[in-house]
Amino acid sequence: MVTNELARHLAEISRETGRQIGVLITREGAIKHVVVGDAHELMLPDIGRLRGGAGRFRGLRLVHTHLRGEALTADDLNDLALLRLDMVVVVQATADGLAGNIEVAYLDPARLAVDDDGPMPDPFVHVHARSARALELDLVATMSALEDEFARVVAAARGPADAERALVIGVRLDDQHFEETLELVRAANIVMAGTLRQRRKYVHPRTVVGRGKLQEIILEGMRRSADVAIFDVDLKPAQARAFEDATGMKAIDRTQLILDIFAQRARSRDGKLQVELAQLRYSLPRLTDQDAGLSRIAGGIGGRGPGETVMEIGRRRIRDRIRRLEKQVGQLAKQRNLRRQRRQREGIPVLSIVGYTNAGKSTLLNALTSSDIAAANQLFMTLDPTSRRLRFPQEGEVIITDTVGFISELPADLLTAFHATLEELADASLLLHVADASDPHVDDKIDTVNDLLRELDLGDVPTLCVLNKADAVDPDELRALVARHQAVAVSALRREGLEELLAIAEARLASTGPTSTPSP
Ligand SMILES: Nc1nc2c(ncn2[C@@H]2O[C@H](COP(=O)(O)OP(=O)(O)OP(=O)(O)O)[C@@H](O)[C@H]2O)c(=O)[nH]1
Ligand SMILES: [Mg+2]
Repeated sequence: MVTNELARHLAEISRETGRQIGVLITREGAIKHVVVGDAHELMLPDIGRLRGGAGRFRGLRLVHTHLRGEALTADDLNDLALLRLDMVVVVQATADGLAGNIEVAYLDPARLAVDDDGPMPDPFVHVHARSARALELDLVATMSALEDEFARVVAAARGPADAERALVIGVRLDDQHFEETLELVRAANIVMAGTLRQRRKYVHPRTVVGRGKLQEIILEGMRRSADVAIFDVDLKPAQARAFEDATGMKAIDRTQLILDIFAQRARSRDGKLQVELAQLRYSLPRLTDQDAGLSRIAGGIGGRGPGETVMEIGRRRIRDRIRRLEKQVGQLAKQRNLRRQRRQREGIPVLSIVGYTNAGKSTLLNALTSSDIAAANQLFMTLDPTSRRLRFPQEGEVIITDTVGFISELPADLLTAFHATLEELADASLLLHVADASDPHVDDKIDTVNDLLRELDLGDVPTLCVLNKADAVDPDELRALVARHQAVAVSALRREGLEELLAIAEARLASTGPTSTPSP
């Protein structure tokens, strides 16, 4: 691990200079880097990306001196975990310039093995010795055993599939918010490797989570074999970059997660264009030259200059693409406008279904019109708007539309991108605000939807609150909810309460509809 000569040499120079001295050594014994610190600490150089990927250590160990008898520090363990070093060895430089006690720490992957969801045991092994000669550890044999174990842990966590695996990180204290994030991950078809919550209010300005939490994330990422970290909040570009540099995991924030779901769901040309536009706008300030996506974009450019140039070319191409998409989206909006005007001339009233995602909007449209729009217990199942004709019990026909659901803190870029789609809601004579009565947070979600409607300048469109999933709620609770929100209760799934809903909707339309004069 460290020869007597090296230990003495390092101790001597440390004492002479009054600084910590460190060396990074390969398993073959070659010294790759020499690092000169100050009296208290050592800043390691950027030693580049990890070779070989999961289940391996870096093949470099750090041997360095301490001048004041300090034990191996939390920073040492952090470096060990962050850089996946083979080992960290601390040699005490004594007052007379000799090598004193030695302390070694390494990561034991066996302790990372996931056998339950309990707290993670301390994964570090500490070895103490009076001198280099007294260290009875065969480096090569030990590292090879540790890596075998590491590979086993990774393989056990990963299983046979090699899809990208995500560690979901809850930065907020809010449980409901975190549960919703897990639902989003599920909706995005991402393999969930594990979850991790931050237990304090404070969000680190630079890396989102503090250094201690960062180490926990890295270890958790190792034991669960995670490639990406998904956050329940949005990250600033610099925060995401700092996190990625520190952990080697790709950082995905909440907006990117939602955009990813939208990209998977978009079927119509319009929807696809809008989602791509939102994605590009969001990723532009987040590009780094290490992005695989970017090198693909910038591919074919000879002589791959400095990163900055490649990045600029990537950025320019993305900006060009954004401009093209904006033009196409604008053209489609014009065509849509023409269709709207035609419909308005025909004078058929429009009933639009709005509401929080997964409230049962599509199921309701299906039940009312005997259609078969895809409905599922999944967030953002519906993306593209669908319209159907519906005959009212008394007389007259209406058009009823279903569209994308709302969510709390809907990303601004998405709201912008979907403005055109959502604008059509302004034509509605009546909005059916569908809410999931069986959701314990139904009141909050109704508020969220109402806030978003106001934000979209739809606050003045007549609205009827429909409490869906009545079959799954206690009758007393349902009665209270109905009274509180002046709502109609239905079960779209069991087709219950639909006649009443139609009768009330028709009466509302009659009093506000475009064909009759508005009542005073
Ligand atoms: N128990 C019960 N479940 C329902 C009812 N209506 C819908 N669901 C279920 O709720 C889930 C969501 O239904 P969807 O119709 O896809 O909801 P949505 O509002 O269109 O959702 P998004 O398109 O994802 O925003 C599905 O699993 C439905 O089967 C109901 O009346 N009772
Ligand atoms: Mg739907």
